[in-house]
Parts: sequence; C-alpha cells; structure tokens
Amino acid sequence: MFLKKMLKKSAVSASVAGAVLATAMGVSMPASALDVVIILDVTGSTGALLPNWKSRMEAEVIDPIKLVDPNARFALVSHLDFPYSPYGGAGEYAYRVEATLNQDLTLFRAALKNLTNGVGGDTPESQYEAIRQANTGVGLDLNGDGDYVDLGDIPPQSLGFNPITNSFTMHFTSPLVYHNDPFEPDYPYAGVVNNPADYNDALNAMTSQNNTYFILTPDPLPTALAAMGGKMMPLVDKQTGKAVSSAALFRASSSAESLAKATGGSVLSVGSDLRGVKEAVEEIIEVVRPCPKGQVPVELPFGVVCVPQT
Ligand SMILES: [Ca+2]
Ligand SMILES: [Ca+2]
Repeated sequence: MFLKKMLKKSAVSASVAGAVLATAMGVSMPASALDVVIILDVTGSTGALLPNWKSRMEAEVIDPIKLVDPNARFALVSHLDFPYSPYGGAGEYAYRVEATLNQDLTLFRAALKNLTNGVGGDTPESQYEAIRQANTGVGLDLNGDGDYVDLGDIPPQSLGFNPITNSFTMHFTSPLVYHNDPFEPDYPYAGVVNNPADYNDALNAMTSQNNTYFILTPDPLPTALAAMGGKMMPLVDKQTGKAVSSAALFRASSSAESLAKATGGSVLSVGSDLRGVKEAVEEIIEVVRPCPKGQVPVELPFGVVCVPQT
C-alpha cells in the first residue's frame, strides 16, 4: 500500500517533469494501466435495470475507458444481501465474483449476460462487505468455524489487482443506504462471530488498493435530497412496506458520499434508466485518466506511453 501510494504521488510530479521532457526531447512517457472494478447491486429496483446495463456496458463503460487506456483491466462483481431474514432472501448472497480483473473481456461478457437480479430483503444492503471483499478478497467466515461454506459465508477470492497500478471502482447501487452504518451487532444474525464490514473496513480496504470509489446511482444526489428538505417522494422499505424517513435516508446517503470523497471519488446520478451512464464515465475518466491532460496513451511495442494530443 505504501509503495503504491508513493508511486502514485511520484507519478504526479513525474508527469509534470515528464511532460516537459517529452516535449523537449520528442519522447513520450509510460502510461499507467488502470484496474477497473464494477460492482453491481442487483437487488430490487437496481436489479430491474440489469437489462439496461447489459445493453449499455460495452459502449458506454468499457469502450470509453479502453480508449484512454488500452491496457485497462476490468472485473465484475455483484451483491444482493446476506440470506438471513429480514436482510436478504433465501439463495441470495452478500458478494459474488463474476469475473476477475482481465484485459480480455470474454469472461466478463459471459458473466454479465448470465447475471440475474434478486430482492435483497430490507432496504440497506451488503455494500460495505462487497467493497471490502472486492478489494481484499479475504472472504468472510460468519460463524468463525474456520470454513467458508456456511450460509452467507463468502469464500476468499482475489480479483488480482496489479500492486503498482491505480484502480477505481464503479458501484451501481440504490438507495445509498448501507448495512452496518452505523454498526449492527446482530447483522446478519444474532451471535455472528465475524461481522460484515462497516464504513471503516470498507474505507481501509479501498485505501489498501489505492482504489478510487465512485457511486453510480439512479437516485437524486444526496445534495439534491438535502435541497429538497424532506419533500422528496417517500421511499418504501421493500421488506416492511413502511416508509423510510428522509432524514434517515439523507444521513445514510451522506456516509456513502463521504466514503467516495475519502478515496478521491464521488457520487454520480445516472438517471432512473441509466441514460446518464456515458456522462458519468466521462466524469470518472477526467479524474482517473492514465495520462496527464492534453496527452493521450499510444500503444508501442514496449508498452503504452502518453504523448501530446495533436
Ligand atoms: Ca437488504
Ligand atoms: Ca464458516
């Protein structure tokens, strides 16, 4: 983690010096390859947008990123919630690897095509745990019996991050209400030995991979919710059928936004039908681009380098 951070920091000053040098000498500088993790919440209303993701993913997410970084690698993971009532339904899961990081998108495409949606029980989901697992792959042994095969357990599986390149995460989820925010000792059941991740676990996991966290949501942004001052449409809890207070929703949304900001990312609204995905990806690229502004990556026999845009 320290090495990676140093590299990132030094890359900033190197890019300035390098750009000057590149211009002066007519040579170019190496570009970083990006590791891109896409987390899809496939519960309830977000799951209903799965067909939209299937039709938009390639042209509006993958292609624009590959354009600025032909070496970019992509991983796909999904979550519902732990299969314990009232948190999640039978057969549901808190985190699942669909495709590990790879430049080759064969497995990614097949996994996305086969991905199905669920319900996710109550309104908050296992977003924090999904973030922790995506970054660490440590697995979760809920009952602490030394295996990862009990109901709700998550088997360890690394996505295969490159330790010296930068990474970012796009998490599609709604509403921005995460379990364990604040900590729930009985989630997902009373007597659980190893608790699912909370805010700090998620943040530490993101930081360990130098991972920048972006949330893509069909909802209005937390700032817009605040501006509405509680006059928003009431959100109904899927499990209880009761309205969720706008104050609770705003507080929870703020946590999600804080997590994104703490990693250098942000919350982006993509509209109720994902029409804003393309624009959101453009905004993300502006933040995580592998080459300094005004330069573009070019693939050469010895690697991808940044050259001045003509
Ligand atoms: Ca839930
Ligand atoms: Ca176990």
